[in-house]
Amino acid sequence: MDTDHQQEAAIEEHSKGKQLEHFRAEHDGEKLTTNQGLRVSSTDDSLKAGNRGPTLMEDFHFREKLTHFDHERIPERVVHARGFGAHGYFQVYEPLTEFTKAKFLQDPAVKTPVFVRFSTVVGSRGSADTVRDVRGFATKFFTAEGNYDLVANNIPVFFIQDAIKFPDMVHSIKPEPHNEIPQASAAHDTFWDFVVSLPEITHMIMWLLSDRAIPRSFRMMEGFGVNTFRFVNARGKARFVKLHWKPMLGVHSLVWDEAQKLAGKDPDYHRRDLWDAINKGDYPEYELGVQILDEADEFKFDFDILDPTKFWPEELIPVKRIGKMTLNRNVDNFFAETEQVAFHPGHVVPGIDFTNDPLLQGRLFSYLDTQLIRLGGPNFHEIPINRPLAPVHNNQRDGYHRMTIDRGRVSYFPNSLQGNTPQPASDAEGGYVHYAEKVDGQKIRQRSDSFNDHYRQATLFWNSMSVAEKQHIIDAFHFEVGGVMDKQIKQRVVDMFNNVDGQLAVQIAGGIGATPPANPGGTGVTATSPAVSQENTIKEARTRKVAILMENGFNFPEVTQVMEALKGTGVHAEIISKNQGLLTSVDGRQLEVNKNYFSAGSIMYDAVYVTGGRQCVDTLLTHGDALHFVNEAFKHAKAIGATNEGVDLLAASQIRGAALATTETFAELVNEMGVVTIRNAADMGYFSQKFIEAIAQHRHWIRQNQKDMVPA
Ligand code: HDE
Repeated sequence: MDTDHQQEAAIEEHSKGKQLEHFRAEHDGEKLTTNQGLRVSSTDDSLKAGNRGPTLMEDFHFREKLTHFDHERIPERVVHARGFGAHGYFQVYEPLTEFTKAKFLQDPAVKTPVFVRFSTVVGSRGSADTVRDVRGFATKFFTAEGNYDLVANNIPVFFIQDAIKFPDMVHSIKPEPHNEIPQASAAHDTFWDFVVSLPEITHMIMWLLSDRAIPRSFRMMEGFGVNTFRFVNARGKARFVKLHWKPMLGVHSLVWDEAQKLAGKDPDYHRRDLWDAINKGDYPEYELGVQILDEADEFKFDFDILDPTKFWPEELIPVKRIGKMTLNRNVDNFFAETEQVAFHPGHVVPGIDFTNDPLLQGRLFSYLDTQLIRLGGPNFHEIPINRPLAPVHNNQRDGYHRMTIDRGRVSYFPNSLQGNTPQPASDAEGGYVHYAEKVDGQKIRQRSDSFNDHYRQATLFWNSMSVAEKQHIIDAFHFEVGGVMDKQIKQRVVDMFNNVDGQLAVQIAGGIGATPPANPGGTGVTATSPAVSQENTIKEARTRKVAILMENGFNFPEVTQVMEALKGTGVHAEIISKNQGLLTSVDGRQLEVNKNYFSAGSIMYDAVYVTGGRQCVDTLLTHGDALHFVNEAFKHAKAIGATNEGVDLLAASQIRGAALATTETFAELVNEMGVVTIRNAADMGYFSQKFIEAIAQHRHWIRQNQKDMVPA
C-alpha cells in the first residue's frame, strides 16, 4: 500500500473513532515538528521582514512555541509543593481476609503497581530538601478495584484536631505575608504565635523539633496514615485501623548543622539520593504495617482513638506487618508524573472506610477541591499518572481537557436507550458500600472532652527519647524559637512546654533568653514507648556512602581491599581528591577520582576513610579541606576509618577523645567512638569488618561532648 492509501485507510479508521497510533509510529521520522505535526525547517530564527527587520505575525511556529512556554507553569501545591516520586509495586504477605475485603490485600501472588510521592510541607517547589519539616509520603495503589491512595506523613500525629483550622495553621507557618520571609522554615514569629495560642499543637511540636523532621533519606523514613480508618471484611465486620510504612533500612536522620549545610551544597539531597538508589538497583523497600482495633475496644485507652494529635503506642496495639512495597523505577518525566499526580484520602476501595476523625472528614473535602484549581478542571483523573487500571464507566461528561471520547447519546441514568447501563454494582459485584455506622447527634460546633488532653502523649514521647535525641530537641527549640523576635511569645513557649516536662522547659529557656518556669511542671507520665526512639531502629550499612580521601602516592592494595569489602556489603564508596582525574599509587597503578572538594563535602557521606601511602597522606596534611572533612564528619558523629599512614591525618585533625592506632601498634585495631584505625597492617580484612560495623551504627552519639568541641 502506498502512503496515500495508507493515509486514506488511517483516516477511515479515525472517522470510526479508532486511534491513529500505528500510523503515527510508521510515519515518525523523529524530526522537529509543531504541535500539529508539521515538520519545522528552522527553530533558531523567527520569520522576519528582512534580516534586521520586525518579526512577522504569520510566524505560527514562533507564536506556538512562545505561547506554550508562557503557559508552562501550573500552581504549585498549596502545601507539599516540593516533592519527588517513584514507581514500584506492593505485595501482601498473606491474605488479610479476616480483616478486610480489599482485593489487593488478599493474594500474595499479586503485584499491585504503586506510585509514591515524598514531599516537604512548607517550602515552595524550589526550596531545599533538608529543611526541618514534616515529610509527606503519599502512595497510590493501582488496584483492580480502582485507585487506593494512602496519603501519609512521616510523623504519626498532626498539628490540629479539626480540619477547619488547617488554613490558619498553614498561614502561620508559611513565609510571613508582608515580606515572604522565611522560606521553608518554622523559625519565625507568626508560627510560634500560633503555637502558643493552641495547646492541641504541643505534641506535634515535639515531633517536629525531633530528628524525625530532618531525615537522612526518603528511604529511611516511616510513613503514618495519621488518621484512623476502618477495615471492613466481607461479612461486614468493621475494625479501626492505623496504617504505617516501615522502612527496611530503619529510620535515620541528619543532624541539624548538616541539614543546613546540605541545603546550600546540595538542595536536591533527598531526591538525588532516591534517584541514585533506584538507578543503582538499591530499591527502597517499606513494609506496610497495620494496628487493628476491635470496635469493642474503642474507649479502652486514656486517649481518644479518633484524635489525630495522638498516636497508638505500639506497646499497647502492636503493628502487624502485612506486606511490602518496593520502589524500582524512576519517573520518565517529573512534570507529567510527579507534579501531576493527584492524591486524595477519599480514594478508597471496598474494605477500607472512614471514621469520624474530624481531621480526616475535612481532608475528604480538601484534596479533590485543590486538584480542580491545580490541575485545571475536573478531568485530572485522565492524566496518565492518575488513570486507574480499573476501567472507568460513568455519565460524567465534558469539562476542560477531556481526553475520553465518550460514545453514543446516552449520558444519564436511568435510561432505556442503552439498556440502563452503566449499571451500579451490588456489594457482591464489588460496589462500594459505605460502612453503615449509626450516627445520631445535634448540630454543634464543639469537640468531645476526650480530645482535651494535650500534654500526656507529648511527655510520653519526650520520655522515650535517648539522651542524644533529647539534646537535639532542645537544640531545635533554641534554633526555632531563637528565630522569634517577640519576647512574650518566647516566654509563652517556655510556659507551654512546662506542661510537658519541667526540665525540658528549663532547658528551652536557657537557650532563648527566657525566664525558666518558677515551678517546673509536667504531666506525671513516666512511661516510655521504645518504638518511637530512632535509637531502637534497624541498623545496617547497606546502601550507605563512604568518602575516601586520597591523593597521589596511595597504597593500591590497601585501598582496593577496603573498597572491595565495602562493595561486598552494599556500601558505595567515592574517591575525593583536590583535583579530578586519575591518581597514581606508589606502585604506579591508577584510580579515578569521583569528586573534588568543590563538589563534595563530608555532609554528603555517611562515613570517611583515609587510606595509607606516605606521599598521599603528606599531601592530604597540607589540604585544609581534607582536615575539615574529617573534623566535620567527627562533629556529625559519623564513622571514620583510617589505615596505616592515613591515621596521621586523623592525628593532625581536631577530633577529640578517640584513641588512634600508634606507630608502635602492629596490626592492632583501635576502635573507639566510631573511629576505627590500624597501623602496620597489610591485610585490611579485620579493619574493613569493624569499619563497616561502625558505618552501620549510623551515628556515634557517644561522642556527645567531644564532638561539640570540634570547630567545623
Ligand atoms: Fe494534606 N493536603 N491536609 N495532610 N497532604 C494536601 O492536597 C489537608 C494532612 C498530605 O504528594 C493538599 O493535592 C487538609 C494529614 C500529603 O501530592 C491539600 C488537612 C496528612 C500531601 C491538603 C490535611 C496529610 C498532602 C495540597 C487537614 C498525613 C501531598 C496538595 C488538616 C496523613 C500529596 C494536594 C502529594 C497534600 C489538605 C492534613 C498528608 C490542600 C485540609 C493529617 C502527603 O488538599
